[in-house]
Amino acid sequence: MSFDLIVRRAHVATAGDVFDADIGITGGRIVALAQSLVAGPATREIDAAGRFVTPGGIDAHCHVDQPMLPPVRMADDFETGTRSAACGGTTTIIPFAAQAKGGSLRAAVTDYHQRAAGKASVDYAFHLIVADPTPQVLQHELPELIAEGCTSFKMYMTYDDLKLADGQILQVLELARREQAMAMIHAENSDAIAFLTERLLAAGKTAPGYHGLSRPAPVEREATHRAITLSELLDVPILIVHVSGGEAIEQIRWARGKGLNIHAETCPQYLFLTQDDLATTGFGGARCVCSPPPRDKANQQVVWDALADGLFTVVSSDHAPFNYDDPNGKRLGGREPPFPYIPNGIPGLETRMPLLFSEGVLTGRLSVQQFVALTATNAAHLYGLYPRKGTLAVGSDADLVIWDTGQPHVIRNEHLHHNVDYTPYEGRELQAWPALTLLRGQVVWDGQHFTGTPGQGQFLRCDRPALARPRTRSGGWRQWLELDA
Ligand code: DUC
Ligand code: ZN
Ligand code: ZN
Repeated sequence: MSFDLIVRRAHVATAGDVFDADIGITGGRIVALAQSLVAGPATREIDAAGRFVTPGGIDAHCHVDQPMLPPVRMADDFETGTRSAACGGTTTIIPFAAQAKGGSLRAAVTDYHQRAAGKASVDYAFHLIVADPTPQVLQHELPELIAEGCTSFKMYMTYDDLKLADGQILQVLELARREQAMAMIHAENSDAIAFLTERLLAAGKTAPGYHGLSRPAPVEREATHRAITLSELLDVPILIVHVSGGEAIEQIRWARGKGLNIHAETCPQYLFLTQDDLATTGFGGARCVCSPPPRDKANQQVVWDALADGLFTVVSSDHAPFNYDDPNGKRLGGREPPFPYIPNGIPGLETRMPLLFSEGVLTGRLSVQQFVALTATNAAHLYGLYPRKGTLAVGSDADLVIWDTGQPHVIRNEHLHHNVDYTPYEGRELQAWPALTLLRGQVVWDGQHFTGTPGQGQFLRCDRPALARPRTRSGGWRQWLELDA
């Protein structure tokens, strides 16, 4: 057998195993995993020197060049966003093609393809955002887009320009069940947020720290329970995105205990940031304004525990890049806006994998297999990309990360590769960073420099995910609804 490339002496970690092997790569795919592979005359070699080698990350929830209501503008496009991903060990991103209310979902996807074309340096798939489930969308656009490989979509329970009423969510969930697509839900109670926001503003409480008080944990807990109930009514799996702490986790545990098919995602901001980061003096806390907001140390611990015991299916970044010092970003209009007008979101594509490897694996909170499952394998299963992506196996794409561990790496925004003027993790010392990232056998990060090429990233058509298949249940209203007819 001849190889284009052999990665030698890899300490390979998958979601199931850890073993030592050489990795033989031809045509961008893994073709052999064995000890002492024999090189041909044209074979290149990389020595992993016994270091951990994991699958390239899949960041299954990130926002890149997503059209916003003017004057808000995202700082990263597909070029800078995917560059940053590659340098942080992520080789597949799944951002969102977002329907505008009154607009077409098909048009949103066409536009998003144009934004990605020629710019992406890692592979990408698209989730959809369903903001207006008209008969045209439900009967034509969604089924057609699912058939074309966009097999997952997000629905919002909050944000005026995006939110759906419960009845609309049920309509879309019914379609997800029929089409075997994965439904993702942003769970926060919109009316409760509006009420609390109005009271805070009336009391003159406008600083970024009040963002957290306008969306306290019960706001998320109630909506999480409601989303679970809607899923139960139609017997359709859902994924609750960006779960922030203990109260929502309790609801998910309860649902799992009842045998309901609920998946859950969390993000580094709920492991590493707290309300104190929002409530720093002055306007600085705007850097950490995201929704749901970071909670407190006790909630961080509950999220770590839920990662360790298998409650969470994935860790994504929810990268939503807005510059801090920018009239189109956090300082909207060149001022320090009251908290409801601060664009929601923080950058995190490049730091997700190193944060979790360093503070999860190297501290002993997570096994390396759990790390792989949470950052790559489970996302591939959830969104119909397995086994092409998310694992190191013969036949899979040669997307991998060689890890440098045990040497201090201090996060500095000036060393990151996104186009955002800050990182919420500035100054944090980690003990792990990617020494090398391969995308389909090509080096895209060599430990010092981005070595990829805009345009080398490919669009990935997702299969209908096996995890979106309903469990067989019967009786009561389900039978009457003839869900399986
Ligand atoms: N919250 C979201 O729901 N999306 C983008 C960023 C954020 O903070
Ligand atoms: Zn969201
Ligand atoms: Zn998001």
